[in-house]
Amino acid sequence: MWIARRRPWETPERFVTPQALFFERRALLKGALGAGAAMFAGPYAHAARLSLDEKPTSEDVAANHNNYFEFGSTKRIARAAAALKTSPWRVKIDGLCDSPQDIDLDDLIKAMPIEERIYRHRCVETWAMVVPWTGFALRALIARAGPRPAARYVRLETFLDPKVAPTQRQTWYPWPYVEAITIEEAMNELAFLVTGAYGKPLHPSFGAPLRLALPWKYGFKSIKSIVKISLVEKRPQTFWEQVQGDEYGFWANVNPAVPHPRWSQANDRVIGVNEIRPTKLFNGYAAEVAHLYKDLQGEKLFF
Ligand SMILES: Nc1nc2c(c(=O)[nH]1)N[C@H]1C(S)=C(S)[C@@H](COP(=O)(O)O)O[C@H]1N2
Ligand SMILES: [Mo]
Repeated sequence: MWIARRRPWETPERFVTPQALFFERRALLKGALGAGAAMFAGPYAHAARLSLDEKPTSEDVAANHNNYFEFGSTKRIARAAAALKTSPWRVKIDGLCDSPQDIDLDDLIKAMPIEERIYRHRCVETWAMVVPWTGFALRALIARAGPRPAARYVRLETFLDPKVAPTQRQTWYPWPYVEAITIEEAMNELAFLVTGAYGKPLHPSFGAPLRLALPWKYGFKSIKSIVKISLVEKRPQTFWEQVQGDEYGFWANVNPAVPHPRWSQANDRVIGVNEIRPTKLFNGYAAEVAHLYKDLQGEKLFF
């Protein structure tokens, strides 16, 4: 007997929007013919199933309350971010792998098992939201590149174009934005590369056309508008470590018991509804990720 176990990040049917189903079908038609279509139907059927019992944040609120430093330091960068040309878009996968890639994002999307997942997002500044993302598991892409055993970290890099991103003209910042995680974190099922939200292609303000979602970590780890993913041996320096490493570290796992040097992390505020609620360890995803850290107790895991 086959028992379908509902995993916490799978989408409850009642929350899947008609647009999401439309988007999925469109991707299906675009992406696959013949045998490919059958392969594609599998992951889709699977992903359009159940998850988080939390109502998604309204699309309008989420798409207009952003952190996207390249386009300004306020939450209202949506209009400025629309200046970034997101098609065509190429993504490189390089470093310690047998099949490095330099691939058009549309082609990549056709080749990946696209799913919708509703995730919590928790910014280090304490605001939070719940978003139905569309995309594919980071590990599916890493598998495609064929990582070598020496690859211990995954480094991700945002575009660099000071002509369209005003803050990138401020040269005292270490542009481009860089983030990094361990290979074990990258291979965890929760690590998700996002190409859409609310059943549509990604809004520019969310980090179109390709951003990461790491729901158990503070939001700054979820890097936007990715152009390069590198498999490396040494732990890379991240953008925020270079800017202010004593406040924004490498691990940045959500933990209500470990305050930020300047404020408490005990609670979060859900934008839109403005509900204050207790923050959970690993943002509520401990069952999926806590095991990744059991041998790393000497590390500063929570900032
Ligand atoms: N390239 C880039 N990625 C980024 C950021 C940024 O400024 N630049 N901000 C981060 C922070 S602090 C958060 S909280 C999330 C915000 O994602 P959202 O705007 O979709 O809510 O993006 C993260 N990814
Ligand atoms: Mo953030």
